[in-house]
Amino acid sequence: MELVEKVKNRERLTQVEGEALYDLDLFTLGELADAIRQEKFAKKSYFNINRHINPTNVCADVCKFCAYSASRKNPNQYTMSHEEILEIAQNSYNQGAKEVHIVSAHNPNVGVEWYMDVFRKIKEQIPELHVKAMTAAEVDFLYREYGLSYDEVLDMMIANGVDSMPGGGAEIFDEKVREYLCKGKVTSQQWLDIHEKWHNRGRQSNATMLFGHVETRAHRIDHMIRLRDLQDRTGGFNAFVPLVYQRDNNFLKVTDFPTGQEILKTYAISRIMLDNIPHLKAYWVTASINLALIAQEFGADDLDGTIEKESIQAAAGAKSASGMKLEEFIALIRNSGFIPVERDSLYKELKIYK
Ligand code: V47
Repeated sequence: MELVEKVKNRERLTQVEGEALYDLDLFTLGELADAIRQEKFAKKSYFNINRHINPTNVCADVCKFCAYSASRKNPNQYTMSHEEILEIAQNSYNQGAKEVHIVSAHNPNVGVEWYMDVFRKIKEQIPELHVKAMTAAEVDFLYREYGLSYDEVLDMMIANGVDSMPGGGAEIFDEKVREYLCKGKVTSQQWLDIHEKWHNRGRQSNATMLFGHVETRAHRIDHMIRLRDLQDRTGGFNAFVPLVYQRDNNFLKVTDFPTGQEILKTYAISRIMLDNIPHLKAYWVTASINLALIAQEFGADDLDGTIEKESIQAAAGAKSASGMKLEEFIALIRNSGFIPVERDSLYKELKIYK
């Protein structure tokens, strides 16, 4: 079949061809994606020892899919002090974490310094700890709230010690779906512009895609192609992270949830379409650990990390509130037939668990 041959010849696929991939059976897709994965990483599966910190859930924006931000459905507001955040970071570092992944809601009550100063304090106290922080949605919020330009916010992040940017806030780029999901938040083009500016500063980031809600397969392919186009220009994305929509405690009405097959197909297609983004992360928090382990055979080469604690997806039903023990994580990767490789935040190999 012509499409299969094109993938085997490593030719770049168009929107229409990307959509047609979904019509292939799961095993054919898995075989195609796995061949690409094996070519790049053989049987290695990457993870890092990290800690997610979500310092506040007070949010000026309303995203229908979000169960985390304080609202009618989640009346328990919180905002951590810098001391609390520092203590978490220090404890995690003492227990072996090499990265803190800090993502906040859009809190209009705390000021831009609250966002920025904590990064500097973490760096001053623990210079070896990688700070991955500030989604493009947060960058855009500071721009809207305080009249700063994107350049100013990004320069402040660098000056205060942010090392890399996470991929959050991308959701789905299609403008109609986006307006329905999260009107008023960073637009698709703004999200891409912010990452381009970050990459142009020599910095790296990730890109997410929230799927399995009201979007179509065509919207997912469109999302991937917009990222692929930007990556052609900058090369700054390390990993693509498809996030499976979690359904609890929010305002988004969804009737058809994706099956395991649809999720695996989406991983495989991401691996095939995104020929210029090196890593594909099966984020076990939203995929469930067992499906994430299977996704390793459908193109995924990265399982994120031990996480320790996570609040955003946990609020919407994911089993991630208390992370995963390191030994268990390593054993699961190994028992699934892959070689666990601990990496740093920018994918330098730190330890291969043969
Ligand atoms: O952008 C919110 C998502 C994201 C739900 O860069 C939901 O390596 C599923 O960005 N169901 C934040 N997802 C998390 C994030 C992330 C996570 C892991 C790794 C990386 C990385 C980045 O959480 C938001 C949003 O798309 N989210 N609500 C929900 N109900």
